[in-house]
Formats: sequence, C-alpha cells, structure tokens
Amino acid sequence: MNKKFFAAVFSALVIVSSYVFAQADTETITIKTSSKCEMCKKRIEKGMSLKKGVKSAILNLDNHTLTVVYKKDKTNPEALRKALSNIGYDADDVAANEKAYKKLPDCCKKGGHDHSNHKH
Ligand SMILES: [Cu+2]
Repeated sequence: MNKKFFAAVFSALVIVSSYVFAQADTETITIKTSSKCEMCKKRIEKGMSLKKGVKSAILNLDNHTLTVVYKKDKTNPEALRKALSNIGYDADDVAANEKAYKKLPDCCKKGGHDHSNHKH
C-alpha cells in the first residue's frame, strides 16, 4: 500500500471539509433600515462591520436594506438588529435607540430631508 497516497487523500479531505464547515458557519440576512443618505451608509456599514461575528455589512440606499453576512456561532439576527438600533436606526421592527438617534446629524433623521427651514 502506498502510504503517501493515503496521506495525500486524507489531508485533501481535511481541507475540503474544513472549507465546507467554514462556509456553513456563515449566514446572510437583510435588515430594513431607516437610513437616509450616503452618510448613513458609511455610519451603518462601519458601525456594523465592527460588531462581533460580522463578516460584511453592505447598505443599499435604493431600498434602505442592509445585507449582513455573519458567523452563526458568534452572533444572531436579534443582536444585529439591536446593534443597528444602537447606531441610531430602525432595524426591521426594532425601533432606533433614542439616544443614538438624537446624536445623528439632522439630515439623517427621519424626515430630515423634508425640513423647509433647513439652514446651510
Ligand atoms: Cu444620513
């Protein structure tokens, strides 16, 4: 029997299975947000990407939907929505954290772009 051959097959199996398990560890969710503008996008993407277990966070400003890729064993959708709320935005049915929301620039608040008395 060729031991080298078995060793090669075995290590190939280990590599393939660890890759498959690593893939199975991640999950993707989309969260509806109350984001308004490019500044919101930067704030949300930066803030969310720093959260534990988050691999990537991308906000689509056209439909205000945040797509998060996260590690299943490190975080969960509930924690991610809470995190977004703590940045100051609504996350699906989780309302924005009031304190964080108040700290947002006016243009990022709900209806922020509707103010007629906007000062420049
Ligand atoms: Cu904004």
